Amino acid sequence: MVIDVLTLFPGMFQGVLSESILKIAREKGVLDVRLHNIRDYTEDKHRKVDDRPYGGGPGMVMSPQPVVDAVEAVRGDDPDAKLILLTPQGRVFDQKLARELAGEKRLILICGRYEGFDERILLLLKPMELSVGDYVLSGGEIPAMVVVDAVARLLPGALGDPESAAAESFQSGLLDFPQYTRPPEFRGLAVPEVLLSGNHAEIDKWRAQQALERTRQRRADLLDEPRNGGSHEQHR
Ligand code: 4HQ
Repeated sequence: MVIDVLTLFPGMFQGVLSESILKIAREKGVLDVRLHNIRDYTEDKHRKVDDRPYGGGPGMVMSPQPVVDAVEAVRGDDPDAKLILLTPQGRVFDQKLARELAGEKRLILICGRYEGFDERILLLLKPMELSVGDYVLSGGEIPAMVVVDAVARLLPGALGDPESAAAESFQSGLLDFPQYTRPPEFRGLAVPEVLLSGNHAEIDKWRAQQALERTRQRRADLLDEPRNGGSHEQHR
């Protein structure tokens, strides 16, 4: 998959793309992230990307010309590129949307700064608007990293063990069950006996109960709609 990122701060992505799963996915050629600086598409001598809001008020607004020209230059005539703008006004990102996006050939992510985008950017480009949650960040870069990470790990060949992607939290529509590793006792706390039993039918049953009970207690909202994937069926 190709992901183009349009941003005023391409340097923010370097660390995230150079470690762990994203690094491996890029080395394998499963993921190709291309960073583009919106400022390179300005046409005035001060390379200005923002301006004061008509009607007054605090802060600045992203100007339409650099953003629209950047998108058009990067997209070219590719009909397969899915345009996504990161904004608190958008559809809230979840595992279902991550799976939908993982089926695309090419994403173009638009990251804004300041108080937001000139509305004509939305009217002209008609991007999908996507929010990573109901809180205010300083820009769309961290949301774009969230999308890149959640989508990349679903691409075939991105993870070492394909089972881990499927088995994890939310793929089942439930929260994770408790995990333990060695030692069998740590600071007086023992690993639950069933996990040491070798009885895989009992282990699967225990894990399913734990996941369901945790979800009921902590995130009852997940049990209503099949929004994260879910029939809540057991794995394997
Ligand atoms: N911002 N989910 C304001 C966000 C955000 C979010 C990005 C801050 C856009 C202009 N984006 N800029 N939450 O808070 O996606």
